[in-house]
Amino acid sequence: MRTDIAQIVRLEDYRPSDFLIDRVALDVRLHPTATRVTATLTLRPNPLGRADAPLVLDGDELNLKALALDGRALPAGAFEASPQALTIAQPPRRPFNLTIETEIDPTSNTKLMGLYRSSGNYCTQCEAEGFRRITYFLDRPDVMAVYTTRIEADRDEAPVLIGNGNRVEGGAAEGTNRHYAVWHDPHPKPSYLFALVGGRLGRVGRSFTTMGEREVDVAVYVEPGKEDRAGYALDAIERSMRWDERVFGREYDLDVFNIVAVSDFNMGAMENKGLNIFNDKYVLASPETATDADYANIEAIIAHEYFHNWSGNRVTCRDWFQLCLKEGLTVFRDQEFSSDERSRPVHRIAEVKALRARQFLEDSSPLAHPVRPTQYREINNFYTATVYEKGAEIVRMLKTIIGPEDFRRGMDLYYERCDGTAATVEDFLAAFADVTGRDLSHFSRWYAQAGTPRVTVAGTYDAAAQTYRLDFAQSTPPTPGQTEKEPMAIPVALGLVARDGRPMQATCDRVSANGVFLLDKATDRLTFTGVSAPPVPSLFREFSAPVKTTLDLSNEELLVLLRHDGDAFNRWQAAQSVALRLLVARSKGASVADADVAGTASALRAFMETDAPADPAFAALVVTLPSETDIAQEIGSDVDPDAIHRARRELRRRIGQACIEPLRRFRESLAESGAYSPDAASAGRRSLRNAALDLLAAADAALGERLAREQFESAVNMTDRLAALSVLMTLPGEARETALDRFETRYRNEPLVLDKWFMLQATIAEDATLERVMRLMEHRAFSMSNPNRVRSLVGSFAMLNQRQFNAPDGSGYDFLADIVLRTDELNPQLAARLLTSFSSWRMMEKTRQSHAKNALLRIAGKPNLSRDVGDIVARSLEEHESR
Ligand code: 0A1
Ligand code: ZN
Repeated sequence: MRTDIAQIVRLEDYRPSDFLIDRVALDVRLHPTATRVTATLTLRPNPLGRADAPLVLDGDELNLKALALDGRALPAGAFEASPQALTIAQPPRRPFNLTIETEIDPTSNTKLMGLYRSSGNYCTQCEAEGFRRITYFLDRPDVMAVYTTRIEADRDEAPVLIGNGNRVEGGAAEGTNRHYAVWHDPHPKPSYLFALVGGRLGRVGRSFTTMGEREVDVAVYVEPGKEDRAGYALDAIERSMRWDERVFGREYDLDVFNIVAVSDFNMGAMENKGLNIFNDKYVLASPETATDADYANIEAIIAHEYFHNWSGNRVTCRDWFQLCLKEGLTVFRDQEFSSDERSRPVHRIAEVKALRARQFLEDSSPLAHPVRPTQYREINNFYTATVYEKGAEIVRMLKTIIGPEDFRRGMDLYYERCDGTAATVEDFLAAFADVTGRDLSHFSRWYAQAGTPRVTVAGTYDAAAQTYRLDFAQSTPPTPGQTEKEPMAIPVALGLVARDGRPMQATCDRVSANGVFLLDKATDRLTFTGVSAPPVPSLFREFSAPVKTTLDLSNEELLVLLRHDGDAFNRWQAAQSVALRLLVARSKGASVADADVAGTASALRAFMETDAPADPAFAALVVTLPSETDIAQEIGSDVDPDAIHRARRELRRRIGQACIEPLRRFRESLAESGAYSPDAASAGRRSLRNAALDLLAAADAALGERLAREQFESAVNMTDRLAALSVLMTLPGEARETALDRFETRYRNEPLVLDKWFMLQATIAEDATLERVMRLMEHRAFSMSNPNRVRSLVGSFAMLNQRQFNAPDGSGYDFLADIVLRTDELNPQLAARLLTSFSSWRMMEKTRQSHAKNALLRIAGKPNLSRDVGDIVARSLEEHESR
């Protein structure tokens, strides 16, 4: 356990490394508890560094066995070695070789950083600072080297040996039953992209011909026996490779591209050069075990990691403050890929739902930080929704502002200039400034200023002048360390809709040909001329900026948008806004006119009857009410999760009852026929049919139970089976418990499927759930050391069960505090992630707030906290001026 007082790392303190490493030769002799690593580093002084500096290599829990400089053992007085550092006070001021031998124990590595074992196989995770757990190194992304890795292992224990780059050699090694393989990666890379794998693995593969007519061997490695579940992932790689060639002109650059799936992994996946390592949850899929959402996630994450080969690997980050340079851009790229492969509006809605649920929440919490933070205590805590998702929104806004052609030209220039380097956000923006001649300095505030801007808009129609005026005002709330905010450059994609539904041809010279107005002052005004009747404004089409909007449209006007807006995103948004208004009022105990509820229900009914059949995936989104967290966020303070839960249940009941006939018709017309296919259209039909089941169950419990039981028994794919089971979760009684038992028996040997079973039970909104979760922690399939298990049971309880996690007696908070403290001893990264579920504690009403604060204080008071948990708990408790 680390006991160091966490030092703060600051962007302003960046300076180039005093030494560079050109080549790394690694010899790794795999052994369960005593793996020997011999690293030969070819070093030289950095001309940009200090001339008299010592050489200080990073380490983490390392054990030095031998050290030689240019082939000669270094005398004891010439260096100093601790588990955290290897220092040579007087290194040569010319190029030299350093040979370092360390011994590491992969079996007892429960942090899952560095070299560790998963189901007996050896694998590595080096981002952000894991390479220093393998050997002493200049473990920072601006030190880029060419790696050659010799991996040696017992043939039975690890018949498959994979490294970065291309395999250049292999065969029998000295010692009984040992063999080896040598891998060479010609592309200089930072240490965080290093990887190796050794183990018993099954393989599926195919050949891919690049646009430059080169052959690439593409393969996916999985647990033996699961090869038949790797086909979709393999296919997704091929589609990603083709897409990056077509849309960004990027070709793959090695002879092989390998993906290995492991069952113990802290995150989703990792883009190591030529050897991506994946959480197996994002690789393995069959109709029997994976839902439509799983298939979509696999496709997106495969694409994400593959796209990193250019945005992240060929052009990497100068330092960890620039994390969004690779992550925001790569998320943007994977979102565009999924939109092209699936339905663009449906995907955009899903992106925005996730952004609001995770990033807006973070932005309004004590953990709020800029997309490019300026300081950190633990970099692992900055793999956040803000860096990733808001980072992607910035790239999207840039494209919206400069247009698709200039965006592509800017991307090309960026790659051309920065290929093979460790770059900064400034380098990225400079490419776009240079191709467009625009000054992007105001726009760059998006990287520096935290918090979600709020844009308030008022519309005024002047019948005599035939004009329509829009008055805009923007402001951004204070966030930790940033009390005063500047106006942002906000692209507003907009249009006007006539009340009879026709688009209006009004003109305004401040709106670009593609319908975008750039709001870059605190207040501004647009005047449209030639407006013959009062219009309904449709603002932030396709969610053109990550902001909150205040715009007072009547229910009637919103329903015009739902029916007629040319922008699908805003049609969905209109339905959400109408529902959210009712839900917020009800949750706060305000009275709501029955006519408003009835009006909303009948508008949804009309939508279901006329519009829904044309696009079932879209319709399923429209008929799904805002989530409990959406409502809580909209309320913002003094939140009572019980009241929110009741309000939402009641509105679902009213809508379900008003729409029984169309909902029943969906159940019939959308019934599954033929073999399962995970394509977007088929998935869309299933999602509407299952949304209908959910609303019918809300309207009539007995009917819902009968339909859900039938569907649970007759389902031929996991999507339908799980949807039925999740409806049963809302209906207490025998049927639910029987179905849970049957599900468990059926999938007893399928850990990833049992994760769904854990998750569903953890999200039951009833009081007995905490006890159930505690009982499930004793289940034979549960393990505190496997991140997927912990996240599906404990993480789901804390993040998805608003009512029980925030139980008024504080029991949910206490439970989570216990788990965080226990997990911290094994896996600090996992513990810190779980702890972020407290991020909205200050939004709660007083009693809950005080319970949450006590739980946080209890964590903070524990001695020897990891840096990961210590940092999150300290920031969660800090007072700042936004409250
Ligand atoms: N770069 C990866 C995310 C990642 C970060 C840290 C990790 O360490 C446990 C693992 C993965 C991505 O964006 O996919
Ligand atoms: Zn990434």
